[in-house]
Amino acid sequence: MTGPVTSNDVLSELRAALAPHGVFLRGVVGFAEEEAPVLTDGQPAKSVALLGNVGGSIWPAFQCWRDGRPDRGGENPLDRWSKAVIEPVAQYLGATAYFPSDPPWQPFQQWAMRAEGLQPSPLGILIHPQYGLWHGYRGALGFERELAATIPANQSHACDYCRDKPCLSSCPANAILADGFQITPCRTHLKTRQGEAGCLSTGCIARNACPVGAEHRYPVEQLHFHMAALNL
Ligand code: B12
Ligand code: SF4
Ligand code: SF4
Repeated sequence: MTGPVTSNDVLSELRAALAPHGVFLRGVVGFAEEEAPVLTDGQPAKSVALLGNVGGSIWPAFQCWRDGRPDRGGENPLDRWSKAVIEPVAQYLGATAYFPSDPPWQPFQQWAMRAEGLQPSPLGILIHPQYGLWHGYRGALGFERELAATIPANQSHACDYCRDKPCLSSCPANAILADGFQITPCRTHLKTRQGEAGCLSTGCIARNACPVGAEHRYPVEQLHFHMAALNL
């Protein structure tokens, strides 16, 4: 590349490097110094590029990576795979990588609300106008330079227009209330035989009941994988 490296160059390289793994650039957040996450050199980040899956986009690449290892990726394989895919790109671009499951937890959902204009559903998961509840975050890259922040379109919030709200009525444990998700009844239910045959094998029934972006629902094996990871 000749001439100064622009924000567009960095984001294009990022897109090209991650797309084969089914990981997409979801948006970019710019920070004032006092709210910024810290880079590996101790300086505040000026911007963060948010990376994630849309629908089951990561599943084929993740499965292929797992199939190639004798330990199938060991403990927390999805977190290990995310690091294997994202860390080399961070290094190449001189960025700091953050991962959603690594403490201290970075505010991934707040970043997504700013970068993509999303809002939370009653399940606690942010709902996307196209992908519904079927998307997630695999990492983020912090930069010491300013990248052009994405300005979300003025998106309407799907839950405001959802008359029947099937997510509230379908949970067998009544864990989804209008004012939020209750962990204890959900966890208790998952340990029962009914929970094992239902949510644990085919995915959270309340999440599956949402009509928005239903065509992007994760494949059954992925639903099963995420539920098994929760039920520890
Ligand atoms: C701890 C945690 C949980 C806890 C919730 C405990 C709690 N009451 O906070 C538990 C284990 C219950 C949980 C469950 C799930 N989680 Co969770 N979780 C997280 C984690 C690692 C940290 C949350 C946090 O405190 N962040 C720090 C604060 C400062 O950041 P924040 O942006 O301000 O956090 C917001 C959330 O805490 C949110 N919130 C509050 N209560 C709850 C409860 C739930 C269930 C969720 C999802 C969010 C949520 O409100 C905050 C304000 O915006 C995040 C990753 C991350 N780093 O954020 C994922 C995350 C929020 N989880 C996520 C998901 C997908 C789930 C599950 C659906 C997993 C699954 N089975 O597929 C389930 C929910 C359904 C269910 N039946 O359990 C996604 C959400 C993606 C999205 N589209 O919004 C995230 C971002 C992880 C990721 N890799 O993408 N989760
Ligand atoms: S079922 Fe309706 S209220 Fe529930 S998450 Fe989906 S759109 Fe929102
Ligand atoms: S996993 Fe099952 S019990 Fe838990 S919130 Fe979803 S539907 Fe309810």
